[in-house]
Amino acid sequence: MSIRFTTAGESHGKALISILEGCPAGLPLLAADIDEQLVRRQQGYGRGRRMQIEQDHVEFLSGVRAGETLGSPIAMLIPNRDWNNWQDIMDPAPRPEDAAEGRQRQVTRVRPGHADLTGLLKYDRDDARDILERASARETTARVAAGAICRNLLAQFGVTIGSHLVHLGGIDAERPDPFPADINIVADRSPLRTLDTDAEAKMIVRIDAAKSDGNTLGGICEVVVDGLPVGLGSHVSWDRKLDGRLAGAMLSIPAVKGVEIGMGFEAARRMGSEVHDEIEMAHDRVRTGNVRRRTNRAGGLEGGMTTGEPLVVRVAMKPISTLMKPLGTIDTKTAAPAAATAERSDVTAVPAMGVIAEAMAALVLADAFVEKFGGDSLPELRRNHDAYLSHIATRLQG
Ligand code: EPS
Repeated sequence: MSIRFTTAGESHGKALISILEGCPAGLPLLAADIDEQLVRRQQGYGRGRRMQIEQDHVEFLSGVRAGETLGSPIAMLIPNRDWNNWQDIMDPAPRPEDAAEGRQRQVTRVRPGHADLTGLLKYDRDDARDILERASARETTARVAAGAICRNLLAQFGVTIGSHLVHLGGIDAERPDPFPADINIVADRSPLRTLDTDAEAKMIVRIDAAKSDGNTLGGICEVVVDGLPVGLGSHVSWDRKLDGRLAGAMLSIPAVKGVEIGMGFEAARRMGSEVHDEIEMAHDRVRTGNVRRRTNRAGGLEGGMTTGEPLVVRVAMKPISTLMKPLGTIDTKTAAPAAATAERSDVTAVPAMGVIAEAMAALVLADAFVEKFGGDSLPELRRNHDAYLSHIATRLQG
């Protein structure tokens, strides 16, 4: 791996930490660039009260100096404002009252669909809070922070990453025609990050109904990456194929259950002639090797490598597993039947998931980019990138 990252932090702990390693030196970077992405992740109709408490912003602890990356690991701190209300419950030190009563707000009525029960058994804990605090999608804040740096790196080479919501709780959004040149400018104006205002109105009614019913809703977002050069990823080994790397990254987002690339599952139902994209010369398209596909059903990937056509990935999220009208479960303290724990929850977080999926795409693509072009510094990366593009521009000539 050329670029790697890790995160730490519990949902109601003191802070989240994000560490990104492998970013070349000399990339202009401000905390404000990252905060801009963190704010986008906090939006979306259907979120609960927690998002009114948090105002996520990042503090660099290392790896950045005078507005530029140093090539060293970039460590970022994102405080949890809600920590003020949870200090006694999340205190890392033992408290005298623990011995007598145990920690307050223990979770033993484990939620179906959540990590609660399996994590409690696997890690041999009595309180599912020891599991759910880390399983919480709060962690995705730290991913978006790391992804924001990768987004900036890719933007240096004209790569743009956008997303929009295409389905929510049984309602499909139509793809607009023409499709906006900058998806996020339009999507970020919508409370659901969808490009279809008619569908948006219906989705909002459905969210309100689910909320009154104590229920939750899932949905699908589409990520579109434009401006990639031909040849990121590789066909030569299973773990270098970009499709697999992207799908793995997307499926690691909490509550994500499915990923489609390009035409996706529909390709399995169609004839070959309806699936593959015909090729023709296009002398104005340097970054695709002076060729283009007449269609983009493959979603920008062939043989585990970018074709230079837009990368299109759809990501499906199940409904959140904390239901205010709880499902049946057991109490792990007594093994008796019980109603699952229902703490504060979101009705849906699908709009936020689109922003998280953009970040995961940025992380995977920046990794593939640095792997292809090498470079300890941004100028070196640029020289290698430009030399490759100049070379492939000469490869196919009529
Ligand atoms: C989450 C539960 C809610 C969400 C949280 C994810 O938090 P709380 O338990 O504090 O009400 O708001 O999402 C975030 C905090 C976030 O930043 O996205 C869960 O259980 O996954």
